[in-house]
Amino acid sequence: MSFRVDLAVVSEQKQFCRFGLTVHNLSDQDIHNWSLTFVIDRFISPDSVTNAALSQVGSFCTLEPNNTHLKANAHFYCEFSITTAPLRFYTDGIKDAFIQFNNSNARHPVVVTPIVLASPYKERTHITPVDAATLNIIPKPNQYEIYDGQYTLSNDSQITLQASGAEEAANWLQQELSSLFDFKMKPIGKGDILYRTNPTLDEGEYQLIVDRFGVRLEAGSASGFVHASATLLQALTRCAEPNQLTIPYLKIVDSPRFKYRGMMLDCSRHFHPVERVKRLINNLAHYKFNTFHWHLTDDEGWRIEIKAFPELTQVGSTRSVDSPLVPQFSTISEEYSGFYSQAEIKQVVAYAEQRGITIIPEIDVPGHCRAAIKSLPHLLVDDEDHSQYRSIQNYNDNVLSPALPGTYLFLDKVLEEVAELFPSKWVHIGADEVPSGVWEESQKCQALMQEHGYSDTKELQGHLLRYAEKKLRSLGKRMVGWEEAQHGDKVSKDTVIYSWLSEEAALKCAKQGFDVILQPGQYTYLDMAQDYAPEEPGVDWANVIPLEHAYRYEPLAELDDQDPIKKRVLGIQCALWCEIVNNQQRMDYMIFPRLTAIAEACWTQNTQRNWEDYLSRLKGHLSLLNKQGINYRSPWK
Ligand code: TNX
Repeated sequence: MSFRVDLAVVSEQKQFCRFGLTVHNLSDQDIHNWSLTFVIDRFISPDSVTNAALSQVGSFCTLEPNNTHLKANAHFYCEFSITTAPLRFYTDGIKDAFIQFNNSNARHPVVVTPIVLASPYKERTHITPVDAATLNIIPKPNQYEIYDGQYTLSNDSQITLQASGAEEAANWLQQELSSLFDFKMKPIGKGDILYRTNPTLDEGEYQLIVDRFGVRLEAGSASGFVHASATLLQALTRCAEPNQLTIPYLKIVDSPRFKYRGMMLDCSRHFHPVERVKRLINNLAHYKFNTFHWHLTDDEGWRIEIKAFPELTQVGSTRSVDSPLVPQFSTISEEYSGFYSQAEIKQVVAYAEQRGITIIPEIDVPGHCRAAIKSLPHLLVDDEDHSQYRSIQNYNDNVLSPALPGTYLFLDKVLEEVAELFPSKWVHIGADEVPSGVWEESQKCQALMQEHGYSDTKELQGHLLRYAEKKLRSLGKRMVGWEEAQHGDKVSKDTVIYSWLSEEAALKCAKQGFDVILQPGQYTYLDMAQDYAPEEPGVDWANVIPLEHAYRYEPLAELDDQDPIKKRVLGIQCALWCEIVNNQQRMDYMIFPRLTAIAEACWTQNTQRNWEDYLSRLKGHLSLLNKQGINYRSPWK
């Protein structure tokens, strides 16, 4: 059997779009009692649908036609509305679909044509061609000089360790030399690449000196040695002769602008296997990031093994038509599943540590908890809660109740195991996007509010988060959370706030005395499209983020550098949300080269940053991305 579905925008206003959907029966058989299942990110107003009834859970939609008979070579047409900003990209359309018949479980594939957009963007960004720089280091070192002459590494080259804490960095250098340049070295011994402790250098700082005696990497910290190694790797050029690499004579004296330089990866919406996660962590080390924020739980999947509650991964890591978690986003006719065992997590933590990267785990509560709730209904569902709400991602059953004892038992056990698994001082508790309307029709929640004299349901969120904060403190951890963590005004100023909706939120929190990490969607969200072309994968609710826009990000730019509020900014983080990212190719494409632009905002002093200069270094740097088989978006395409 052969089916096709077309979706077209039939009318478009600022926050209202009407769509026409056509199902073609291209087969030579009539079909009866059929339904169409498809995936779209936005919420279809159920009452707006003509000729059919529609149900939607998250992005998963099932359409039951009023007339259940569709003739061979005929089509079915319906319309519906979405109160949404106009769609601009093909990835905004239907991502996957199948047809099913009432009398059978078989799912029939459907060809989905690209959405017919009403007003695709016309503009395109253009980047002027440039020549490669002589030294193509990203992020740009804060101080350096290049001299005449060059040193050659060869078969005779060997690493000398005169340092404590440099061994991991030295091993990493060797691995990378081998994989990037096919350059093999003798085991660590006594030779021309010297790692030497320099106690005058602070955390992360390093010096790299190349002269006729060889290469010297100096640091006072393990992370400093990793950064020195990363710089060395980018400064090397392969020679025509086998197993030879050259590097100009130079002296680099470098230190990070921000203490915190992070990237977040969403592993819930789509699961990224351990190898993919490691590959990203290795990339991060090349650009002197020091934090990997691991988004491990969300509505669409629980991805971390918790021994106290095996259900969380037995149930919560799998989406399928027949499971408590229905399919979302892609591959909807098959089962979709994945989680990290505790053994794997330990492996990844160690892998990151070797590369100077701390992993901050995120357990997102109390919103974004659908996978947990479906896994542990006996603990997490309040049967008498009749509140009506719909989350941004279209769920009406994804928020923990602050009035259930089970919620606290769940939090205790999960946080205990998480605290044990991750050496990081910080644990991220989420706290984002709790929908309005939640808890309002729950007697238990109302009683809890009365007991504590709360007048706003937001205080219930604060109540729960204050509990989590104390729990984490008792486990020796500091709680960090999204900007909504301070809603309800209950958590202490120890909580680090990650702002994401806007810069203003960060400023407001910093003024209140919170330390902040800036992750503004408008500049640092790597799921945003990279250009205005409709075929660019991505979304644009925060912005379209071309490379130059990402490069020009400057945190709290309107404040004077001397403004004391700026001291509250611990750093910058970029994020890859993965609703539309389910394979390595797409992941690379969304991340590169914007990651390198953000790396520079994290590391390089503002006075040293320059777009044209960055471009010329990027140009020369692309060959290193090619060597790694990274599917980056070509800046000059
Ligand atoms: C907002 S940023 C979210 C995520 C989505 C993302 C998509 C934040 C704390 N929440 O749940 O995946 O937008 O861009």
